[in-house]
Amino acid sequence: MASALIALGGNVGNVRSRFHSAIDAVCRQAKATLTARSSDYETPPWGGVEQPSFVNACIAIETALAPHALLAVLQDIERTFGRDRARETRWGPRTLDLDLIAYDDVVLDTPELTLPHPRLFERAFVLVPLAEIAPERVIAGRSRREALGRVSSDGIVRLPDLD
Ligand code: PH2
Ligand code: MG
Ligand code: MG
Repeated sequence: MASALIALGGNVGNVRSRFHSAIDAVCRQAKATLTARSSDYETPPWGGVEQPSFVNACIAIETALAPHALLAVLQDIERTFGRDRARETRWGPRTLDLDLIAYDDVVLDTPELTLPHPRLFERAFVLVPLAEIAPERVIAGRSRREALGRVSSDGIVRLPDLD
């Protein structure tokens, strides 16, 4: 079994309830066990496109799937929840984004998948939720804590738990 970190995001429709269903789908389709789930956070849009704020969260799973097979499952679930890659703009609005952040300590650079995620360390909307589930994690030799110290987490707000 491998341990994978997945970042969830979205800013169209009821994102929080979609996260709940999407996490169930990940566990089912990736034959995975959920080992940790962060709170949900409201986060200012990153990337320069004017759009509503996002909801972001991170989860950790244990899975027997290899990285590319896991990626295929995540993309399938994105489609199930209304994601249409052909119609969307880069850094623009999304119903559901499931990003594979890290997979054990695997380093990979293929056209479909780069591990760890290439923009992980620039994104407080990933590093803040990750603090809840993997505060001391070092990814590709870089500490999450140190990386978060170098980016702005202004405007990121932890949302109260849903019942
Ligand atoms: N995802 C994007 C673009 N910008 N900004 C925040 N705060 N959170 C996201 O998940 C996000 C984003 C496109 O994938
Ligand atoms: Mg993505
Ligand atoms: Mg993304």
